[in-house]
Amino acid sequence: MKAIHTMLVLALVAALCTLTACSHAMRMIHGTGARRPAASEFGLGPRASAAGWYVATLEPAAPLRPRKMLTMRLVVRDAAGRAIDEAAIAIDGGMPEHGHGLPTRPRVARSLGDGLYEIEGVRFNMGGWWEFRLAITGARGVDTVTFNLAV
Ligand SMILES: [Cu+2]
Repeated sequence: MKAIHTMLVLALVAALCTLTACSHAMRMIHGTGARRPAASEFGLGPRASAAGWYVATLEPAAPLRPRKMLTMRLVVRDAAGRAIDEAAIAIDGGMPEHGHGLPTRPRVARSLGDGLYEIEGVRFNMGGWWEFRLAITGARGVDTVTFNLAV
């Protein structure tokens, strides 16, 4: 009777593990099936937003390295090259091949004018392909830019 109970508990733990935390580990091992973009899709920009309203460029204060806390400058312009100031910028990202997000919550700490923004708290906790996504809300509305970064 006790053996059956133990087996049930173990089965339940295994099932929960598959559904939650350990599935992350399994994806890390087996991958999510996400296809890494072509090399030409990687880099710090200039990169156009999905709808073409903005062009964004990342200027990290130091080379991208795993486990380093980074400050980045972000340049936002419109398609004609005019600086976009006073935009609201939300930052998201992760590793598509691993199915996890950013380990930190980077945020725009200040707007420096002339389309320049300072982003603090960027950290990539392992090497590989990272997506770094910006949702930029300006006078025209919201548009997204996705950078593919090789860390
Ligand atoms: Cu990862």
